[in-house]
Amino acid sequence: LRACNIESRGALIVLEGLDRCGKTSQSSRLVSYMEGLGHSVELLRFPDRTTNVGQMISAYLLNQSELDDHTIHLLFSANRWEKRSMMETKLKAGTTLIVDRYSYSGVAFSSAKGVDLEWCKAPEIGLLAPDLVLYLDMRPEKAAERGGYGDERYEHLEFQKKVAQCYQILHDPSWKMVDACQPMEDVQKQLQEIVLDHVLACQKGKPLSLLWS
Ligand code: DGP
Ligand code: NA
Ligand code: NA
Repeated sequence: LRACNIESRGALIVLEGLDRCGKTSQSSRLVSYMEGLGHSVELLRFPDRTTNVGQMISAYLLNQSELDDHTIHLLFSANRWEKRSMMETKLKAGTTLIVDRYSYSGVAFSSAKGVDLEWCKAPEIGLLAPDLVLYLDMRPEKAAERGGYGDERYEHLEFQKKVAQCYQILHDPSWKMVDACQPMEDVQKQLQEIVLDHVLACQKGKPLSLLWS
């Protein structure tokens, strides 16, 4: 007699939203919370500026280099592809990944410049599909008020308005929209509740799938 061995894997959880919506601090709080519950969990962030590709992206964002819109789009995508196998390995080993931005940023920010939406999606095909997308919803005007923008390329109200419209086109009913204008603790609580449900579903053997699904 053999014990029934159900593979349990980690969940791929993505946070999306405009610049200054609170994604980065909510992502790390979520990781701390999950760790506190005894889950194996890691924080990832895209773009990952530490790789060679990431350094090219960083220079572009800091306005230290100019690149064609399609070229930078492909670099952002390449930056996700270079992490793909590591992500799959970790998920299959049971580690949940909390990811600060993913392919949806890729498509939203490039199509906001007028690059064709379907063209933007193409290089993301075959990346791991998230089990859960958490969208931190905040009006662009509100996000702009929050401590102001830094000096990076995309941190301008008019552009962020276009990005918000592109996220609108991309989002589907599976995304969980969280009102990011609430007090930070309330946002945190809501995210915690949503995430726990999804982590459990993955531990019960929900298979990994690929973009775009
Ligand atoms: P962050 O490090 O999360 O502040 O992201 C840096 C900026 O880059 C931010 O304005 C969002 C933007 N961004 C993130 N991912 C992508 C992407 O894949 N493509 C494009 N064009 N922009 C992105
Ligand atoms: Na930013
Ligand atoms: Na961020």
